Amino acid sequence: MQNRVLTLDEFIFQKQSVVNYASGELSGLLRDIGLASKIIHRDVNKAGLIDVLGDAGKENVQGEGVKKLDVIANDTFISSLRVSGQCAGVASEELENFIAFTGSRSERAKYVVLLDPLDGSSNIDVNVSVGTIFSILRRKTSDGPCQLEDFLQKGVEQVASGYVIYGSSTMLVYTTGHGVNGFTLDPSIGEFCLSHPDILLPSDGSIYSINHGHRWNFSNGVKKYIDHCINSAGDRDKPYSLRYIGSMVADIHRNLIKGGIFMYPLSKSYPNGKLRLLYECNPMAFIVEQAGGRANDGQTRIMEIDPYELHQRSQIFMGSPKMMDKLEQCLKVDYVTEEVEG
Ligand code: AHM
Ligand code: MG
Repeated sequence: MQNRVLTLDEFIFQKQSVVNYASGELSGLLRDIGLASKIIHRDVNKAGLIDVLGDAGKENVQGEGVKKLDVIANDTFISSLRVSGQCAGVASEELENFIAFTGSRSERAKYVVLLDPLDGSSNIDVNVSVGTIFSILRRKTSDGPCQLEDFLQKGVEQVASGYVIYGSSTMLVYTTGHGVNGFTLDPSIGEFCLSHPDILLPSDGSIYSINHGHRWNFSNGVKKYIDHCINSAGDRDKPYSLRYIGSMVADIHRNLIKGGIFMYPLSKSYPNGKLRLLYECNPMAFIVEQAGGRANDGQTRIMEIDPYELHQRSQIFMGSPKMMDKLEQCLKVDYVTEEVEG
C-alpha cells in the first residue's frame, strides 16, 4: 500500500519507463513546465501585494490589453524552457512570432511548446482563477533552429498537453495520450502531488458554460441549444445551471470534474471565434478527449483542424458526450440553412 502521495516528478519518472517517451526528454520538459508553474503560482498568489496589477501599457498581438502578470508569466515560461535544453522553441499568445532557441542542445531538441502563459488574465485584478495552457509537439524539422512548420501541426499530433489552474488551490493537469492526471500543489513542500488520478469526465452533466450576454449575437443553432438548457428544466431531475467564470481553464476544469459543456461560439464580434486553436483549443481538446469527452468547432473535431497560422482562432464546443450529442443536434439548423442558401 502506498503510504504517501506521489509527486509530479516521481509520477513522470514512473510513467517514463512504461510509455514511449523513455528517452527522458519529454519527462524533462514536463518537469520544467511544473517548475515554471510554481513560480507563476507564487506571483499570482501575491498579485495584490506586488506591483503586477493593471495594464502593462501595451497590447498583445491580438490587440488586447496585456496585464503585467501576463508578461511575467510569459517571460518565466520562456526562460525555463530556454535553459531546459529539451525544447527547440516556443510560441505564445503574448508573442507575435515564435522563438527558436539557439545553442547546440536546443537546436537538437525534439520538441516545441505552444503556450497561453496566463489565460483569463483580466480576472487577476479581481482575484478570480486564471490558468496556464500548454501544448507539446514533436518538431517536424530534425535539426537546427526550429521553423514555423514545427508549430503548425494538427492537434492530433500533440505528444502532451495540459493546464495549470491558479485557483483556491493550484493544480497541474496533463495528458500524454494515456489518460488525464491532476496534481495539487502543496505549498508547504513546494511540490505538485497526485490528487486526481485518471480523471474521467462524466458522460452527462447539468452545467453549461457560455458568455450568455452575447446570446443575441450567436447562430440559431447555438441559441436553440441555450433554449434547450433553459426550457428543459422541468423535464429533468436537476435543472441545468449556467456557470461562466470567464477563464476557460477554470470553466473546463470544473466541467471535467462535475460534467458539463463549454462553448465559445463565433459571433459578430468574433467572426472566427475568440479562442486560439494552437495554444488554447487544441491542448484543452486533448485533455477533454482523453478524459472521455468530445471537442469540435460545430462540424470538425478540434484536433483535426489544419492550422495555417500561429494565432488562428476557432469556435469551440467541448464537454460531456451526451451534452455534445444534444448540442450537435441543435447546430444542424445552422448547417442545413447554409446548404440550402449556398
Ligand atoms: P485571454 O487569453 O485573452 O485571457 O482570453 C481567453 C479567455 C478565456 O479564458 C475565456 O473563456 C474567454 O476569454 C472569456 O471571454 P469573454 O469575456 O468574451 O467571455
Ligand atoms: Mg488566452
